Amino acid sequence: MSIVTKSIVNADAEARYLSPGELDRIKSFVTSGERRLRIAQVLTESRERIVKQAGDQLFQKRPDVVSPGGNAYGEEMTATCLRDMDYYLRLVTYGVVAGDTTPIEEIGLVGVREMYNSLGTPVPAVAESIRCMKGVASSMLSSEDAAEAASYFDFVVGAMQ
Ligand SMILES: CCC1=C(C)/C(=C/C2=NC(=C\c3[nH]c(/C=C4\NC(=O)[C@H](C)[C@H]4CC)c(C)c3CCC(=O)O)/C(CCC(=O)O)=C2C)NC1=O
Repeated sequence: MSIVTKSIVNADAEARYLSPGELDRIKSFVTSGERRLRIAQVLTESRERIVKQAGDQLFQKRPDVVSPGGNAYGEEMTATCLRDMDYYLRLVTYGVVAGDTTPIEEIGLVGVREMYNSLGTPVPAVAESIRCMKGVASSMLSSEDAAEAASYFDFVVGAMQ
């Protein structure tokens, strides 16, 4: 839910006008809109490159995951691993557009550690893959835009620690 919808739901629950604080937060959401949409566009257009390059970096840093016995060993498992990275990049674009981490959390982080543990997927390596995507994505953005995007990648990494 965006800050706009959230504020309206909260205000209406109390049958009141939006408070000055709520209007301020909505104002900063609106004024940062162009930047957030620009970031989401870059990430969306470059998604294949970001996932591919970050995947290469991950498998260099963690060769164990693609070695025999590793969770992402074999063509099919490696593809599934890259698919998960693409899932998280997509969720990061949702967060950037909404200006809010809630969609990322609800879609991709609730119960995620338990899920990966049950699959034998090393969670620290998944977190590393997100860090690699953050690095690749940052190199495609201005430093200001990269900093904004970084907060969403960091949110995912934080939830996996
Ligand atoms: C949008 C929300 C969402 C997420 C996040 C998600 C994750 C997700 N990753 C899965 C599997 C998997 N995930 C990985 C990922 C990796 N293995 C590694 O060693 C690497 C560190 C890592 C890549 C970075 C692998 C290899 C599997 C397959 C594991 C298996 O089948 O044994 C599965 C099990 C079912 C399947 O294979 O599709 C789910 C549900 N699904 C979702 O709908």
